[in-house]
Amino acid sequence: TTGQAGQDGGADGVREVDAIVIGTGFAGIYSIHKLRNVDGLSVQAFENASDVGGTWYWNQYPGARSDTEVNAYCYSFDKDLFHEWKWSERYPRQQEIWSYLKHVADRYDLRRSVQFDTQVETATWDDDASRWVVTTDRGETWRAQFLVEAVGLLSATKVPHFAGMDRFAGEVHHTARWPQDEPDLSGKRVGVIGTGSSGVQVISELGDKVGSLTVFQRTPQWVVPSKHRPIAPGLLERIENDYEGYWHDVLYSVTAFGFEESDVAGEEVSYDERIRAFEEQYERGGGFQYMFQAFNDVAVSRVTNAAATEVIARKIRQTVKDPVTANLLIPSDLYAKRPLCCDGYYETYNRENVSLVDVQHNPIVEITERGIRTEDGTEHELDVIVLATGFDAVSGNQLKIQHTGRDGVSLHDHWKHRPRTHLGLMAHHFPNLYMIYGPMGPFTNQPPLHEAQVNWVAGTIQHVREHDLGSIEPTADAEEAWIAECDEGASGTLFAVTNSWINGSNIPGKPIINMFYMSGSGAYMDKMEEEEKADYAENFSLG
Ligand code: N01
Repeated sequence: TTGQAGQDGGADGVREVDAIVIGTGFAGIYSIHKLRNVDGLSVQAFENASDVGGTWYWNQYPGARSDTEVNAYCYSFDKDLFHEWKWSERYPRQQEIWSYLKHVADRYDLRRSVQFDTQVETATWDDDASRWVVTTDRGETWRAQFLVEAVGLLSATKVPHFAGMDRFAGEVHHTARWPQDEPDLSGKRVGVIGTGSSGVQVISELGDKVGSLTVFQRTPQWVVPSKHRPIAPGLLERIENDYEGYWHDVLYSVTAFGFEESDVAGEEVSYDERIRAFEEQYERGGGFQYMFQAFNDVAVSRVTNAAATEVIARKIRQTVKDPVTANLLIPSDLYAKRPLCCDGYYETYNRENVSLVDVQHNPIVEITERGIRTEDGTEHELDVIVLATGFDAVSGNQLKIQHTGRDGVSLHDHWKHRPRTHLGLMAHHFPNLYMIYGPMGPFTNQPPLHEAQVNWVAGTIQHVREHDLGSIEPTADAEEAWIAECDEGASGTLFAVTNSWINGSNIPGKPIINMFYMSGSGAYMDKMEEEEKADYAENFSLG
């Protein structure tokens, strides 16, 4: 073991605090703030970026903005903060959200707890001392009783391997590692690989800003407009007038997106009504609204789902002038990936300088010095390649840290067949390790649930300390039961049968399996509360 060490480092150079936080995105920032206010815990946070922000630090690609309305994409823990910060837009741009997160870090004096430019490499549980021993890429060792990982659901980038990648003479940028000093793309020949949320945003933004834009599309996705507009007048004031009520309603809804969800099943109305409702929803804009505000069964009913896609397909045909391009842009799969919204996406393909290459039927065979060669022999000459190729999602970033838990069990082994947790927060064999929005967690809008989870974590830490315990760890049975419950909740959904990062199918070799609790935010809140009410006696070992 590592011996006694004070905050400033003991004889062996090991430093000790009460809690270590990894990551300073939305969840990490709040974790630092909350834990520092639990019995004045000493907290040390590590961040591999040079500043706070997480997702909103890394994703500085052109066009990056939230597609969640800002009234539910912010913190709720301090009404004064909510009142003070003036959002300019309904779907704020990356720069504005990043400024907000930096403001929060400063407002609550959180930076003094953060060491930036530091990657946590290993985390090893010392069972005798009930401490996590954490090492970093700077050669430091830290110890803490509690380890809170807020490392991001969509953070470990997926960079596909293409033959000849090193040969390319131009620039290559992944959207989620976009350079801080913005590359000048004006007049350049830009190729974008990938047409998910990131690709669709970057494509829509760049169309009129670059010399030429070539989109390499493997699988099209359904896109509805965001119908971006200013925040509805008076909305934020109305929320402030019933602040607790509003946030309670957000958390106890299904999706936690802060809008009214439909309670009407599309299957129970006529075909015409279904189509009319989706037409109207399309005009109002918003991807999550399109999925959850017209009807409550888009994600479970093939009938309702088909109406949702029929309307979008018609819009694509109406918008895109070239029928061949329009056909290529129409997905053949269900509306059951994470829904996308973006203004002007399909219109972009009407521009003279924009072309679409179907790499599903004409795959990329290699990257050359001058560009991208497809199977038909064409060499698409480019100055810049943008990889909008997504993430090793949900479990990917967690697994980048080498965890060794109780009895020497590694997280890699524990999650070999699938990620396993209880409540999406804690894993058997890994006492006092908390994963904010970890695998098998709620499938919802994130910021409100981050806060709820961190509050729950703080409650367990208080419990451990008040009862003079060393640790809290979910039992094997609790983990098993939770996974079964998650799987049951997901089994009826169309997400389960549609390929995307949601079930791991975007990463070759990764188990294709449910990784979420899909029964809704409110039901999830109830689950956390049940554990708290039971004093964690039922599903946890307290040691
Ligand atoms: O990643 P994705 P993303 N050759 O995995 C293609 C959140 N987000 O970064 O489907 C060719 O969705 C891949 O094709 P295919 C949001 O939750 C939110 O766009 O594998 N193509 C696909 O088209 C979102 O769901 C916001 O056939 C390859 C694309 O790359 C999540 O992040 C903005 C390929 C990857 O799409 C992920 O979105 C951005 C290959 N070898 C992100 N490999 C907002 O809030 C991959 N692709 C707005």
